[in-house]
Amino acid sequence: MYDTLIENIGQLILPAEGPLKGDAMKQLDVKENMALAFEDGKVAWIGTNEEAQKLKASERVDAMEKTVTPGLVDPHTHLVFGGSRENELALKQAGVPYLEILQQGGGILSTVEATRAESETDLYEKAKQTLEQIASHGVTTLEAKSGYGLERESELKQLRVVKRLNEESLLDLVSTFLGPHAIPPEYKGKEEAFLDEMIRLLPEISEEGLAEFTDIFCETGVFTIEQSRRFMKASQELGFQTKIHADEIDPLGGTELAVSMAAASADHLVAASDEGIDSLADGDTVAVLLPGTTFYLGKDHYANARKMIDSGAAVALATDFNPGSCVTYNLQMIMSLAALKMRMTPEEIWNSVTVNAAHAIGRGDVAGCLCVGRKADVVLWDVPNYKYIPYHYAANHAKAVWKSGRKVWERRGARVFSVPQPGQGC
Ligand code: IZC
Ligand code: ZN
Repeated sequence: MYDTLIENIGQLILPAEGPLKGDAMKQLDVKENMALAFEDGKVAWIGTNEEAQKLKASERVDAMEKTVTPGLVDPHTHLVFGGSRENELALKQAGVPYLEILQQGGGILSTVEATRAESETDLYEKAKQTLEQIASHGVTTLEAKSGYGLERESELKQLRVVKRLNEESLLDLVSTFLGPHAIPPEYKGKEEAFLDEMIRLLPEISEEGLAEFTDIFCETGVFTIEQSRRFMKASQELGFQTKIHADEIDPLGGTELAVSMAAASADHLVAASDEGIDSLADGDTVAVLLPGTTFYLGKDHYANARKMIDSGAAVALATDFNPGSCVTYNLQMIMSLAALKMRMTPEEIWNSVTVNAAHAIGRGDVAGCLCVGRKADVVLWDVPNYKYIPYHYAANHAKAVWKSGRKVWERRGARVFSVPQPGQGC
């Protein structure tokens, strides 16, 4: 007797074990007329719909010939922050570049001010609401960064919020320390000293189990390649895996640095050089692309996903959800942008938000695939096939979402045609 049996699945999407590089990203196992059962939070059986008719389960879910996939994995979010930055929209419309807003003390620094001012409880409550929204969009595992504290107590505060969200929610959160995210006003002109300060936090973060990864914003006017190398080295010496915001706006060579340091991921890569792109094919670093950010910054030039995949890289996709440069947690929207702006195929896109995304955050052995024995992280989508989601953009197609076999979200029908009108009785 299984706990849950999803039957009558039109298409069941079964990404292969990864990381999938280059041509392997073009393959996607799509099975029709299938069924799937969970027990004790794990996938317990996968077979044809015909075979499923003989099985017993406490709960039977009729997928109505729609699509079932693994829970999505979002490998790059700035989930926890205070305040919001809608006031910057007018600056953006006036053509003020993102890095200039930051230089003027806005951008990341305005979120730093708001985050420092908020209590841990308020940050937790706000991020908790966001997490519910994220789950409702089909994401069951995600990464979350600090980086809006830029001093000991506020960075630790953010990391404690991520830890508590991981412990208290059903979702899996992977925590990243992004202390070197910007230079705080009190360290203006003293970048090396600020970096030293962030490096001094690493032992405490490690001992308290507050982060598995570290990250740094390697960009003009933020941190240089040399500073990034120094921070990554210090992180690795303490057992952290590393990530880097690389070559987003200017081609500084962060992609090459990430590969040479065997970073878990190099993220953005919009301005990555040909050498940088080529180096990804030989290394173990996953290229995490964030087309939502390019879109939101109003730029026309997207990361060269085609060249990356065609030359053998492992590519993943993420939202980059944050209050400034990408204000969406809808990974389905990112899938559409990947198709429309980066010419990724539906098969590549699905591998990028499941198996490869899981590898980018060290969860390749637990998330991103559906096979017997794995956590039952499953989404039932209200779509006829897997190609439909990138095609029909900006909607939420998730109908039901299970995390470790527990239903964390289910779409209730709209009531447009069924609400009793005043005077009609009830
Ligand atoms: O708050 O603007 N790029 N960090 C690097 C960000 C964007 C987040 C932000
Ligand atoms: Zn980011």
